[in-house]
Amino acid sequence: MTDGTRTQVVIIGGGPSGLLLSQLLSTVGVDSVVLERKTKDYVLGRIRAGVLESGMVDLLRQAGVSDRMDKEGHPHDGTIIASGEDEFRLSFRERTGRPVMVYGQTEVTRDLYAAREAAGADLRFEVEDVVIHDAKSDAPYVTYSAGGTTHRIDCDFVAGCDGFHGVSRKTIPDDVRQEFEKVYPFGWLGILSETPPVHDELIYATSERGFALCSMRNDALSRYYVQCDLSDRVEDWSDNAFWDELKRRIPSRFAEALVTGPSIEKSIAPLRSFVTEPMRWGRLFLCGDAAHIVPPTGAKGLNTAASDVHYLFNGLRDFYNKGDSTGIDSYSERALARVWKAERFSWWFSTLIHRFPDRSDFDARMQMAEMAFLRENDAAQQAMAENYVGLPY
Ligand code: RFL
Ligand code: PHB
Repeated sequence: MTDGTRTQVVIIGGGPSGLLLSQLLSTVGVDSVVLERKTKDYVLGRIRAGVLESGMVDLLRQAGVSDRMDKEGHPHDGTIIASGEDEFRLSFRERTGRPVMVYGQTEVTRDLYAAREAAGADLRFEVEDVVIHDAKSDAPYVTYSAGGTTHRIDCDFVAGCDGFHGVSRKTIPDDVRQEFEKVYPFGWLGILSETPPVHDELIYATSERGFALCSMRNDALSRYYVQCDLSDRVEDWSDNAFWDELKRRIPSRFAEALVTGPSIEKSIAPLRSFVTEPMRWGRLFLCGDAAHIVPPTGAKGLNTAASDVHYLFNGLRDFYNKGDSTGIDSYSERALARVWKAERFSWWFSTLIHRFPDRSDFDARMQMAEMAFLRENDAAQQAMAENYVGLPY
């Protein structure tokens, strides 16, 4: 059996990209339906990004979902970069005049769900077999099944916000779609623990044993990562083994101050750089992880998703409110121009700060020279700070 509805924009995926787009569209009177494969609790159970660029912070304010972030988030003016026992502080504030905001993706997503639900938005969970039809025509529609019924939604546009494993990207035919990928020979093992952060700013550390990152969610909740082998499994890493490894990779003054405790979440993420082109096919637009992936080193994944949403939202707003399609016509080109710069930064920082299993002695010296240059050179620090706080939209 098939039932039918109509909306202006069908948004596939109820992660941060899809919810933010839906919320922004509602501020200019554009209707949307959000289709999510999982339950809300499942989406909120994913522990992912922790650092928001200033542009994303502004976008959340524009969307009217910033109250809790402004109260509970922590603006950070700089970060520590360490190599063995050597360390220096990179000041975002002095170099760019802008901080970043430490506020978890889980909280951003929770705030977006709260706002959408309060507005009575049409959010549909546990949908299966989503198919996008007639994206190249002026009358696209989306079908899905739920509770044994097939549903159809007619619309003007489809926003593919369904992450790396979604259906949207694959809807673009192979002879149109071009994909660029780099897979790194290691992953990140991350834990969340109800312990105070070891320092009031993030610490990105490299050592002969590999990379480590000390991050946080708030004064009582810490997030730590160590580079691990791709063959490692979470079950192989006890909490004690994790803490011991972390301590060996960060400067001893931090290792000695580290407060350890039981992990409340532990997971392994592989590292990958990936971009698909174009990000638009007819009336289908890709946003966020559906179109690109970065290694987490530069904290750019969620932030790049937000800049896509910004470009698409502005394009759709101008289309509906002014009859101007310039923004949607230039969406792919504009989004990709920024995406590739975020890809470059994430690749550069990942290459600088990880231990590659196949590195030669020459490669090792190059990493050391690059790190020394960054520590000593104003222009290099300026470039890093501008990228980390986020390039302009
Ligand atoms: P999401 O968050 O993956 O959301 C996509 C949503 O679409 C749903 N979905 C479907 N719904 C309907 N039909 C289908 N066929 C569907 N297929 C999928 C999914 O259930 C999901 O709810 O993508 P979005 O919204 O573009 O947001 C992007 C960010 O989530 C992502 O860039 C970052 O989290 C990346 N990332 C990290 N970024 C950072 O900046 N710092 C980090 O520490 C960090 N850690 C991570 C990460 C991504 C990870 N992934 C994807 C495995 C850690 C992990 C494990
Ligand atoms: C995090 O807190 O999860 C985090 C922070 C910075 C990164 C990656 C992850 O670069």
